[in-house]
Amino acid sequence: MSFSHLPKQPRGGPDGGDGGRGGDVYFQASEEYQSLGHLQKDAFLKAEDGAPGGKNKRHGKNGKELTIYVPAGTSICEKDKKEPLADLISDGEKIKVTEGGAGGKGNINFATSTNQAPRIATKGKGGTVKTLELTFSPKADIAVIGPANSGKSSLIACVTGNSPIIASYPFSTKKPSLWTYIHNFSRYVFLDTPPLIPEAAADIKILLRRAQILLIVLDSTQLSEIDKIELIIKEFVDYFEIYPKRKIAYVLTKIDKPKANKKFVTSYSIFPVSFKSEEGIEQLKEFLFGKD
Ligand SMILES: Nc1nc2c(ncn2[C@@H]2O[C@H](COP(=O)(O)OP(=O)(O)OP(=O)(O)O)[C@@H](O)[C@H]2O)c(=O)[nH]1
Ligand SMILES: [Mg+2]
Repeated sequence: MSFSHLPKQPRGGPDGGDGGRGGDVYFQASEEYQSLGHLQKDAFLKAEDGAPGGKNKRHGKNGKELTIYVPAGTSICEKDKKEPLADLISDGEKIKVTEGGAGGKGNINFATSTNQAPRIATKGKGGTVKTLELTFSPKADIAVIGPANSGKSSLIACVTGNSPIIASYPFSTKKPSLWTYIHNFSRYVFLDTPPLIPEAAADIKILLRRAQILLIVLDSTQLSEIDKIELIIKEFVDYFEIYPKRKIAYVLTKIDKPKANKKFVTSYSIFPVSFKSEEGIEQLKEFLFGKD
């Protein structure tokens, strides 16, 4: 609180200026980061406080903003909330997550005709404090999803020459994994996923936020089984379709088997394939990587 005391005006009125605003807090995706390792777990990060107001009606300086840099692919979620506050997908994207608090009012604001020497000044309002959880998903170009045992890992093995676990029992893939393939000097990252079941759908969805191609792999001898996961597939497809450049295709596997059924109706491309006889693999590769 401040009063002016000028030589000619020893009892000058109140002159305490307002405090500055606290800084805002931003998150920005930066290509300099490939993981969240630089952000200490449970860290408390805070933008600068606003400076107090001063004599001569001087307004306090506003606090500097704080920008927290994260890799592209970081999803920011408020604790205990389901939907992310933001998904920073591309480098350079920036969002504000909290507002700095308002500065306090200096006593200059409280002078009235009856109270010329107010001894009131208000405290600044605290800015918002949020508890945020960050999840980073590395970039996968081609996401492979589908029910248990449909041949997702076999597809990745056949197309990329990598060796994910392949087995005749369901849930042989327990965790999502990334597999790299170089084709014509371009690098493609494939995402292999565990079987698509309702309980795992949200975790899988978060991983394919940045994928450009979605491959839905179905066992052509078990097409009647897909009713169970049809709704989840639709959810994924709807999500993918928001981005016009992304591609979606169905892969019908095991067409070498006698019970194979290639009759499947969809508006997307369909690739009937066999990872045993390699039938249909060339067409699938062309869809994924373009013509040689
Ligand atoms: N005959 C034949 N068998 C196939 C084909 N594709 C996959 N299989 C077999 O089907 C079984 C399941 O294959 P995976 O690639 O492990 O299937 P997945 O979808 O990754 O299975 P989960 O990880 O458990 O969801 C394995 O025994 C494969 O050898 C195919 O085109 N033809
Ligand atoms: Mg698998």
